[in-house]
Amino acid sequence: MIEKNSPIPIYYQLAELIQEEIESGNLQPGDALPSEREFAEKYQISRMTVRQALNLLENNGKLYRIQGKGTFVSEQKIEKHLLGLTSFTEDMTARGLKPSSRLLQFEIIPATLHIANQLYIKEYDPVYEIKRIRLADDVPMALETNYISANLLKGLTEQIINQSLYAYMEAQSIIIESASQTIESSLAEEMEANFLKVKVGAPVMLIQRNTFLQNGTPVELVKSIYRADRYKFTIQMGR
Ligand code: 16G
Repeated sequence: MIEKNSPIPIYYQLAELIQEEIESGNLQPGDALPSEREFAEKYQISRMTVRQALNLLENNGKLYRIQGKGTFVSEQKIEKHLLGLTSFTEDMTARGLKPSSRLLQFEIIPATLHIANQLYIKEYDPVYEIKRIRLADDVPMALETNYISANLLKGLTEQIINQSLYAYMEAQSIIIESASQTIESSLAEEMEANFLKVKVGAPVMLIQRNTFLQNGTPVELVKSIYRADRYKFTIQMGR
């Protein structure tokens, strides 16, 4: 099963074998993996090589380690469909997970020129600046910063923002119709890593979204840092 003469390095072949076991369901989330020694004996390879394979799978979120206990299979990533313009609360609820937020910042600030241009408002017009950690079943998933024109959306409070922003907007008859979004890969810097409970330098996705109302008025600017070990995006394509 491991080809020692292959140009594909042995650690990579082992990582693929383990990944195949996870994808086929033979290894389930939470299952413990054999020890490094057991792998080394089974495949007649060095423990260093086994460690390299496990490191690779740990770095891309397939496995996690608990000091002194061993290596375990991670939970499946949350799949987010790219076509629906849904809220975090809706996404998590649809998956049977409990959404919650930890509010880090809630302020009205004067819009910078950059924010004003994107929201079609004047520089220094009031905007809400909201920073939240978004959690699913109490596990941090994303760090999100929203800018919303305070003249457009009145009466936003900390209590409301601890629930769902989109639900509040819709209750105020502010109906979001479309959005444009970019997704880039990035690495968690110190603050992001602390809030998301990942290592500094862990892979994350930087998502920026501009949301518009039916008449084309921009309603929010959002910058989200999502954990790449917990999220993946799916999209259906036609040709
Ligand atoms: C999602 C949106 C964000 C929106 C938020 C509202 C992405 C990348 N971002 O996190 O733009 O502000 O949902 O969530 O999907 P809420 O209604 O739960 O507050």
